[in-house]
Amino acid sequence: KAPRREGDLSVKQAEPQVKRPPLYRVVLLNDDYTPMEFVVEVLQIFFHMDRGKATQIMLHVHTRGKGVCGVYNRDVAETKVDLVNEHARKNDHPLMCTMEPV
Ligand code: TYC
Repeated sequence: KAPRREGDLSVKQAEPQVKRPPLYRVVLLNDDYTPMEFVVEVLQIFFHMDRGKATQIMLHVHTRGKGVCGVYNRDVAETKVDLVNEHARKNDHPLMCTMEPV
C-alpha cells in the first residue's frame, strides 16, 4: 500500500471550528403617543445615528409599525433595550424597544 504524501486529499481533516456569537436585531415599536422628536433623539443618543438617519428610521417605524435600530450581540442588545425602555418610562412615554434573534 502506497504511503500517503503531503497534500493528499484522500483524508478530510476536521474543519477548524469558528464560533460566532448569536446576533439580535434591536427593534423599535410604533405607538400613538410618543412624540416623533423624542424617538429621533433616542435613535441619535442610543444608536449613534445622525439626525437624518434617525428621522428616516423614526418615520419608517411610524408608518410600518416597527423598525430595526441595529444588530448586536446579546449583551449589547439587552443593554440597549433596557436603556431605551428606562429612558422612555422616565419621560412618561409608552415607547417600546425589543430584540429578536437574527
Ligand atoms: N406614532 C408616533 C406619533 O405619531 C411617533 C412614533 C414613531 C412613536 C416611532 C413611536 O417608535 C415610534 N407621535
